[in-house]
Amino acid sequence: MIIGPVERRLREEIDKYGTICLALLDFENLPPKKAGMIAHSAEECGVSGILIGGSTAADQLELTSVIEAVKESVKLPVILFPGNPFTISPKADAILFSSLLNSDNPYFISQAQALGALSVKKYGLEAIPMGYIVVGDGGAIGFIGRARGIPPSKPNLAAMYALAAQYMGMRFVYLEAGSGVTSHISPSVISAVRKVFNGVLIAGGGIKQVNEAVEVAKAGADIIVLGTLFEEENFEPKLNEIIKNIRKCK
Ligand code: 1GP
Repeated sequence: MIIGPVERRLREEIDKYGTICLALLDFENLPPKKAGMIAHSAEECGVSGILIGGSTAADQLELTSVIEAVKESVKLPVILFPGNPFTISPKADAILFSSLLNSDNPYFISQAQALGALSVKKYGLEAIPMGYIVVGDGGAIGFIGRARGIPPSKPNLAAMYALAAQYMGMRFVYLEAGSGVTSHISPSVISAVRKVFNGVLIAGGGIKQVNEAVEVAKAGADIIVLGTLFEEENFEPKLNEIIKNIRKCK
């Protein structure tokens, strides 16, 4: 198994803290300077890395200027979380090389990946193989990715997809409820996946409160992704509380 430095670092942090947090910056309409400031504050609060992505974003120049500003402001790894093959930038450290496993459209399962693969190689990006699974309607990514969302009341379906991801060699699985949705991934779905999946388990979408993050961590998530929180002016106190409380609760 070839594990690159970014993945190694994330795994070390997970070993140390139990559950860690990644900040997701949606680079669409985010001025680079502001992105740098947010990333800096998030680093001070204890996030373990910065994800940069956006399900409807497609401007590579905008993406690269945001990454440059973030890299000037933090020492954390900057990881691409692309919604399409246009948003791959040589300036990032790694990429969540994702297949949207429960899409109805093969484009999002393997074709977009084929279109992006040579750029990932050319740019020397560390590729982290990840199964991406949408639960519920999935908000914007559910719509764009033509996901057949896992019914939240059927945790076993999520477990089946996660185990399939593992058998296909994916070391990460991301359970996605959708950015800004009203209900996050339920603990029953996370724990069903946790029981069968041996890799790094990410959960994100709709996590806004400390108790919600703790619930997700206790159910077995290794990484919690927060995105919408960073649109709030004064996100630091809540982020501090979340990070403090998700540690060591597995
Ligand atoms: C979206 O899971 C992430 O891909 C983050 O979701 O914006 O709801 O925090 P939020």
